[in-house]
Amino acid sequence: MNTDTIETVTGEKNMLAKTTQFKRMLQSDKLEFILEAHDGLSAKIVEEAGFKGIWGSGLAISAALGVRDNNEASWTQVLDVVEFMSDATNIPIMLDADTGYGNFNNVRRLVKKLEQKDVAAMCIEDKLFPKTNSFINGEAQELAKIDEFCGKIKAAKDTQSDPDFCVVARIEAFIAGWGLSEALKRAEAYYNAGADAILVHSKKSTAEDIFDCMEEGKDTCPVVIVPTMYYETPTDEFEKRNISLVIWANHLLRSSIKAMQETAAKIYNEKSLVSVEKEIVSVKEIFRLQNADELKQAENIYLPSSR
Ligand code: SPV
Ligand code: MG
Repeated sequence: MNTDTIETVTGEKNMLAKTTQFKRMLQSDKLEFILEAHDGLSAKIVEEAGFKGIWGSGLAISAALGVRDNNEASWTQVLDVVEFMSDATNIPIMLDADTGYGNFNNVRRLVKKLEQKDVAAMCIEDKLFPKTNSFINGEAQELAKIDEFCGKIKAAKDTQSDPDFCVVARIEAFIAGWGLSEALKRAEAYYNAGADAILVHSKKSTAEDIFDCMEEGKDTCPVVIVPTMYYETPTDEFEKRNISLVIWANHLLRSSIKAMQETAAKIYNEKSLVSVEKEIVSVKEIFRLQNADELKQAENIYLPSSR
């Protein structure tokens, strides 16, 4: 479990606000990592594994809801999911808020609601609503106009009431087939508009787009990356280039799909639970993750005993 604490004058230990935890992670000199989750349970698993933060992946949340990553789930449905994730954990969540689900005005309302639900950060990308996942026909995807997207960033920063809430601006220039100069132009504009960090996305199997940006960008602001496609790049290469945050973007969803497919097929074929029982967690483990013991203790305090 994450134990970022501050000591008060009375010596009490208080957990840092999730926003502050996230901002410190973004701004630290160390390379940091967050992992995807898509519901309350997977969020808790990310936290228990030791991660300092959670990526509320649009791809994973939509897939877990049984819909496509094309804004088929409404923004309030996504908000409901991220609220369960936030309630289940003590580490910060960055929500993948796609394009902000509309224009600057939708972004303002989104920021207000995310802060109410104790979500520490959001990432918005410079595409058009409804978005399409970056790995589906990226070249056909239209980018937002730079000044319009800057307006969204400014609107978000002007709306947040907690100064540590973070807005990460995601550049889709490489995804949409534009080059380094377009990516750099956008990075500079978004940072000047108030973004706390820039996420540079790439669909290449090597990290060359990212490393070109790091070379030319000259350390002006924290950079966030998503190495889904260039997963073979050694992590110390990211460290060497001063990248701030790595998002492992979809790996709990993908591993759970494989596990569920295998279990479903086995039970279907064998018409028996015998061989799967030893391969899956116990029912007790579900109760532990749900913190069932706490309810037992609370009942002892609050529930009149009839016996
Ligand atoms: C997500 O996890 O939803 C992302 C990352 O946005 S990607 O799928 O690579 O676009
Ligand atoms: Mg996404």
